[in-house]
Amino acid sequence: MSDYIPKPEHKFTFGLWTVGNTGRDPFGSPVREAKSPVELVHLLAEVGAYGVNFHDDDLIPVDATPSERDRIVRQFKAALTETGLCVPMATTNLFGDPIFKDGAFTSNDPKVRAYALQKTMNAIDLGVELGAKVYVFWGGREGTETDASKNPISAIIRTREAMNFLCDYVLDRKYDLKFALEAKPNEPRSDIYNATAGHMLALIATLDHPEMVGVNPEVAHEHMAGLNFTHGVAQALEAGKLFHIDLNDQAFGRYDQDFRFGAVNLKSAFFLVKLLEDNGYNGSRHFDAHAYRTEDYEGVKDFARGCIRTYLILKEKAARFNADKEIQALLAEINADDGSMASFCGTYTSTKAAALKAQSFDRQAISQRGLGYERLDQLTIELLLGIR
Ligand code: GCO
Ligand code: MN
Ligand code: MN
Repeated sequence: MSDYIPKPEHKFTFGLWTVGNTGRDPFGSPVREAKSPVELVHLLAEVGAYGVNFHDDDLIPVDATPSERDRIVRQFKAALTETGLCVPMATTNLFGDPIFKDGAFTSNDPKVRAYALQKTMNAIDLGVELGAKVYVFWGGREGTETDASKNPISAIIRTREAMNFLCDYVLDRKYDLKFALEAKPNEPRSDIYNATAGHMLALIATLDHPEMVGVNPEVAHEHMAGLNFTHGVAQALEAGKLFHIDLNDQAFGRYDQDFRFGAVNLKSAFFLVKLLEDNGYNGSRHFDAHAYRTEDYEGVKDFARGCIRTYLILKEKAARFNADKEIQALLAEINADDGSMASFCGTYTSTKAAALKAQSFDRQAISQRGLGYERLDQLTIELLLGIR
């Protein structure tokens, strides 16, 4: 049994906005005093994080002068050097400022769309200066309350245009940077365009440089849409498009909760970790969540350590699942293949199709076989409950 100590190869990261969350919500004021980016880097180092991510505005106030910007960047870099943390990802805040009240890249106002591009180019420069290799796009305001206000097809076209423009910017500047698009179905808008990771994958295929662009799926966002997160992540992984991942938790049917990873749906968190680990995902394990509003900064550390520990415990459980003789024997039985169908499967040929049409199947015999999934699932549950 390991001690669940985070190591750099695990790539556990947090955003400045996660451990820096002060507990403000639509019904109440902050419950924790704000900490500076430098203080947050030290807090993250203390809990064993590998990296820290940020929105442009988390680090540099939007109205900072060039000399203020330089001073902040210098101090932040010094904190990174002192702690050994790195910046694997950066992103743009395109949702907080009132100018983005009706979206950024999809706004009906061309001045807002142009400003969003300008802000993003500056934020990309900042991210790259601090070492980011992945750039996340979360379009929190890219949506509507009423579809009378915006043509949804224009929204798609404007999003594509912005992504193409920014990919070309990165190529023009010769940055080593990939984009990861993050979907969310709603909140803060009533409906947000490109609502799921699947929508994003479809959009990416239509871009000028699809090879530069992947996805950043988030547990809570797909759960808000009532979806199986592990299936969405599998689709992205299989397509070579899982460039980043936002880990947290969320009860289905509730408000946007951003709970500690594994806090609500342990079983699905297990299958997610197993998927990532079995398939050699080697990007950041980024926790996009925050501590309960009941907590002080000791509680924030408990929250951050909890995210990491739960991931590592589930990783160990996944290894245990793969090594469990009874579980593996059941899986082998379920997936048994006597080879008799091999000549029908795989790539299509007309001979194969003709032979397959002539084949007869004993539907009754095939369907009478019990699959043993009840036993398999119970074994999985017992493994998760720690008795095997
Ligand atoms: C949310 C989102 C954000 C983004 C972040 C990075 O629900 O608010 O998950 O936390 O991930 O803006 O782009
Ligand atoms: Mn979120
Ligand atoms: Mn997120």
